[in-house]
Amino acid sequence: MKIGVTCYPTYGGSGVVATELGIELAAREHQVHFITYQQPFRLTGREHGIFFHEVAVTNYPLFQYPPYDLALASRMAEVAEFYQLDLLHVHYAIPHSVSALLARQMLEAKGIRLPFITTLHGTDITLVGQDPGYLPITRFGIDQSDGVTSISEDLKRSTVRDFEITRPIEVIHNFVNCSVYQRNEDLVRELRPQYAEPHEKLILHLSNFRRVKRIDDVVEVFARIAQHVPARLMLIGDGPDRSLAEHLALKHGIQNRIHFLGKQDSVQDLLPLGDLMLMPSSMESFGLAALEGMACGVPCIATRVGGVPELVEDGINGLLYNVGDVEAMASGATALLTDPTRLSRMAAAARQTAQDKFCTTRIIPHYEAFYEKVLAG
Ligand code: GMT
Repeated sequence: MKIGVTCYPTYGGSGVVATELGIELAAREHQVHFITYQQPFRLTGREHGIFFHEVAVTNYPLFQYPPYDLALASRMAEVAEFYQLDLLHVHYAIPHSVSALLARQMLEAKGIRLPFITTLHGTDITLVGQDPGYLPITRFGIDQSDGVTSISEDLKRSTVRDFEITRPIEVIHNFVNCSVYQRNEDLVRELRPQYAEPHEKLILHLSNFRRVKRIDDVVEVFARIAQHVPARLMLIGDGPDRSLAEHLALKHGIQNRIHFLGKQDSVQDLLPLGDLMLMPSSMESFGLAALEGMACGVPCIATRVGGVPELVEDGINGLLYNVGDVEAMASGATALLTDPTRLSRMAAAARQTAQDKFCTTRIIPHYEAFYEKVLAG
């Protein structure tokens, strides 16, 4: 198949899923064309079967807001016609589904068929999409899609409830390549000493540091853990709340125990170094970061929100808490970190969950089957 893909190419879960899906599809001999304003960050540009088409947005003094959505629609139609794409797959409804709808109509006028699939990722429904300025157009884009997928059952329920969508929505969970994301003992021996002493525990957090991730809770929980257990915190990612984390680290006097790594390309090399991950988000439609950690044998302390319980089974492969309950999270984490038998049992269960339920070998065929279904009409 020849598939056009549009996503947000910078750091963020939906872009990661779109890019990893493109890589996996290309490895299965599909041709994948990314149509985005920038090359997606997990691509090198040299992958076999993957092409990148930049969307250039021309500015003009008249435009207070350059019309990116139109430039995108136009580029989608051009690429689809030139490369004879079979379908478009857009990740994150706003504004991608509406641009895809325009591209489909542009080609329809020329007698060319270009069905499009919209994958809902989370904040496009639970946050941004709820804005009255965006809700009607988002609902329209979803309704007009030839196929719609959601990354969790919970997100599907929210979409049906809040957007009054009646059309079918296929749930296809986030996935991880379990051969890439796994614990490599040699690498752990080589890299871990850079971040923690042998007797210290290494706690991880990976996100885009937006409000919804509750970075303040990450630091608060870590500060409490560090009072009882020799530990370090590795913060991977960057975003608006990074300075809040720095401020809290200084307030608790733990700045020397925290590694602020910023944005990283090869998180698969860093995640296996950790003993435990923290994901105290106020909302998480799935929690891809937790899945990537779990595949590396790192269980997660997470919040009982959105689609997280579809991934994290409380007490089995991780621990779940109410949003904002930093005391409970800290004491749960401390108890786990000081019980090596329970910690390693949970780490093994986390890896097992990733392998059994969310591995690429399971999920990618689901996407391929869905593409076939949409193409069949
Ligand atoms: O919150 C993010 O990290 C960004 C956001 C996005 O759309 O880029 O992530 C969402 O999509 C991920 C991949 O499908 C999910 O795993 C995340 O749970 C989801 N984030 C939220 O719902 C807050």
